[in-house]
Amino acid sequence: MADELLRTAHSAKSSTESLGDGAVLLRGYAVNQAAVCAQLVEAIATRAPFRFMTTPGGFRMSVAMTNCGEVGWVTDRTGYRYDTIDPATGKTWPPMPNALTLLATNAAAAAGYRRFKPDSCLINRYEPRARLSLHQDKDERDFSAPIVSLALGLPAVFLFGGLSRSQRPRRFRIYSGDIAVWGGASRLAYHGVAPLAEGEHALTGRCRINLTFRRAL
Ligand code: MD3
Ligand code: FE
Repeated sequence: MADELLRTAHSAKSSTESLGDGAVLLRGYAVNQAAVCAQLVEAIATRAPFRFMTTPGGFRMSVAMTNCGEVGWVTDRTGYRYDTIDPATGKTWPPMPNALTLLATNAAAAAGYRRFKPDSCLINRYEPRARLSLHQDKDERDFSAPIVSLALGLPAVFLFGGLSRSQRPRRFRIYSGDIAVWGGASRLAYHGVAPLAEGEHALTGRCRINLTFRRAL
């Protein structure tokens, strides 16, 4: 990805951008850890495979998902929930690797959120044309904790709207190694991901991986 190479060459360091009230984009924060993170995701997916879940409305999601941590986010015809058991394996989710917990805690602190301790990490895999339509993350118990998201592999466009679905979202191009932290007034903002463009990435091949670290319980 030429634009990514240019970006990385231009700034070996990371920089901080405001996305909105309480929402911070840490550009390149995890570029040096991205390869390790991609390997950890691979190891998690051997125990809890990526699968296409079904929405309560009966639609098959275009994004494949898995989880690690004490609980994982799942959806089926009965609704959305956090579950200690992976319905695909009947077993508990793989534990959250310490390196990932630490990365999320440190990124949250860099964005101004102290002592963030995620108990759940939803891992999304996008292939070209996969998308995530506008939604709110509101299945967690305590909205005072932020959500930390880490992007790996192919770039994507985040859609970041307001507190009502009707507010037209702003668009942010997100690259491998970028971390975003969503808290405060942005915690319940509508957001989504535009259809992934075709491409190939050294770390992930023909896909994008996104991890969202959450305090669910
Ligand atoms: C804005 N994932 O898993 S992360 C999700 O790239 C999800 O896979 C997207 O939305 C992805 O629920 C986007 C960006 C994100 C995550 C949480 C947010 C944006 C947010 C919570 C509040 C506001
Ligand atoms: Fe979300």
